[in-house]
Amino acid sequence: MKIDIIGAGSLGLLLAGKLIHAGAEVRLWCRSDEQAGELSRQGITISYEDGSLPLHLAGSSFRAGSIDKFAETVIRVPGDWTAIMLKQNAFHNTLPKILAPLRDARLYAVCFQNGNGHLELLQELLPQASVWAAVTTEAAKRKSLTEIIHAGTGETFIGKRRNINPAKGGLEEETAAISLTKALVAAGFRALMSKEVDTMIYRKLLFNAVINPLTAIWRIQNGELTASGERIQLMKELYREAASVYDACGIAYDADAWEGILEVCRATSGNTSSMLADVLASRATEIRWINGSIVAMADRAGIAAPLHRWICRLVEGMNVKER
Ligand code: KPL
Repeated sequence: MKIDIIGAGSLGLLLAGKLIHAGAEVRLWCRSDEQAGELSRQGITISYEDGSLPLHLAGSSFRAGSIDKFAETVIRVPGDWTAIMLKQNAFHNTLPKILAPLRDARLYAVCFQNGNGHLELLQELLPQASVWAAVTTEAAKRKSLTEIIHAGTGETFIGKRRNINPAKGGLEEETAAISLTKALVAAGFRALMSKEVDTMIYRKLLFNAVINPLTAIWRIQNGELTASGERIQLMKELYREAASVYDACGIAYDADAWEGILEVCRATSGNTSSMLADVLASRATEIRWINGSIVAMADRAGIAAPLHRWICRLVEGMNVKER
């Protein structure tokens, strides 16, 4: 399988490294020339917290290039799949320009972002593309431009959202998605295709809307959220407000979603949430596409979501790059 990976953050490097190790042909598209150069020289190193031997992929075993060269390369030599691993902010800021020459291309693209809104944008930018969503609970931390720690193994579900190019479908798309899923499994991921990806996206959104902003504001790891009754109380209030927005919008969520959130905090207790990682690195966060997306749903349903609105403002106020 020939796979283009756009974005070489922690999850991008994890995906690239494991796929290369399993024999896939990977082209990794980076936002900085500095990172592309370092990856070509040093390769990718994946280490593990349990002391297992690190995995090293030499720079000669894949191609790393600047994201600006993605379109011209893909036009000349198409790949089978493009995995978009950029965080929401970079997704919205860089892809419209980068993908403009590919407007008529029939790419297969899979998006790994948290939150909402990016799949619709991608379909608008690439009307002929087959756009798929991936919901993953894999966790990785970046140590440098070329090294990551695989902090937690999870599951990755691949599926089509109901509102995204519904007119397409058919055997060809299904076959391509099966090949992608098989390539991920061969690379060591627990990957599955799912017809319930909409439900999973909203389930993850609920988790992220409670865990991410609070860990970012308090600068704590996921497990520390449940260390005090006061913190749990605030989490619960955020959860209840989001659940009432889901109710108003007719979005289904599990009856045990609250227990699910506490379970994620336990299962990922030593993790730095992606939003805290962004805040610590002074990067723009995904708040607009996580809690902001709950506020947008509330607005559309004509109900109030003051806590989520307020938490957006708090997180945005922590970092001038948000604006
Ligand atoms: O998805 C996550 C994130 O950090 O974005 C959670 C589930 C909170 C795990 O860290």
